[in-house]
Amino acid sequence: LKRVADDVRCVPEEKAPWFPRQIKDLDRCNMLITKFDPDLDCDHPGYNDSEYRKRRAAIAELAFGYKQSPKLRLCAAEATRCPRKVYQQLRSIYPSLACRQFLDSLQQLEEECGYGEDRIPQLKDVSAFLKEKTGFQLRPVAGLLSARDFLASLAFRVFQCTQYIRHASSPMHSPEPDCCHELLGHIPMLADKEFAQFSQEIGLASLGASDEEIEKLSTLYWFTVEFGLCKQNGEVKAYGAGLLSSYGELVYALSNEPEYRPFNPEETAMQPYQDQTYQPVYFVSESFEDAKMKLRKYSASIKRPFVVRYDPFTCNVEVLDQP
Ligand code: TIH
Ligand code: FE2
Repeated sequence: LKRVADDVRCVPEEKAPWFPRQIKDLDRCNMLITKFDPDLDCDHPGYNDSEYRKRRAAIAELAFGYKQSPKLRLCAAEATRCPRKVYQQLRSIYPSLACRQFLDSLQQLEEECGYGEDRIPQLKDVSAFLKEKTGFQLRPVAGLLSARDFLASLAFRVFQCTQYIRHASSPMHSPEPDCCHELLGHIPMLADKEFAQFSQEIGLASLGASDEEIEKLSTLYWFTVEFGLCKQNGEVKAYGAGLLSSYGELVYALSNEPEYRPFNPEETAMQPYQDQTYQPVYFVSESFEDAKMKLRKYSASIKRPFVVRYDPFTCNVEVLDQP
């Protein structure tokens, strides 16, 4: 393998889209999708609530102003308005429906990080917890990011985390990510070593990939990290964050009502999905190990004119010529 010079411009524009090489380059990965914006989408439950929209705008400003720098501190998640119900209801069904890794992490988060019914933990505490467990860290984001920017962050073990909360009128399901989804769905899973590795590998596979490949990788992300099911001791359990943060969909996903198919990246990547309501089909992995190996094989088949390698000491991505 021949090393290519460090300069970002060395990946010629026509060969591959620009992608971040260093954690601080994530300051340029801030392309938002405006689809669920409470100011623009008249179906959003908060559309007619001007107080809610004002709070969202203020929280968005904080995220836009964030720069990757150890001196800046993450701001607190909106601490007061969390429907306590979200936590209580979900907590009661986790033991029977969530995977083992999730339950282990959640217990630790309750013991060490202020998880519980009565308050929303501080993102900076949660970020420090994750950093210790798996090297993942949180970065605040104002809303739904483009798939390319979101996946690129995962390559650096950075998780882009919303801070606003779902509208109080729909505690059991939200069509957009919010801090309940991040804190209850994603964080416990990202504290698991194997799952963290799986997430980073999707991110690394996305760097400089074509739009078409990005679409497939985000579909894979959708049916695994967001809505994945896996077998454990002969039973099917949930590990997808979109399920673990929605009481309604978690119960539905394991009710035998929807369709179940085995996870197989080539097929799963082509499955159309919708993000308005519950999924009609879920993909079941044999185990995390199995999902990771299959994803690795899939990623290796993506054609790129270079290979990327993550250096865990510098936290940079190195770009190497294709051998
Ligand atoms: N539907 C999830 C919830 O209610 O918590 C949130 C989302 C998951 C994936 C996209 S939006
Ligand atoms: Fe999510």
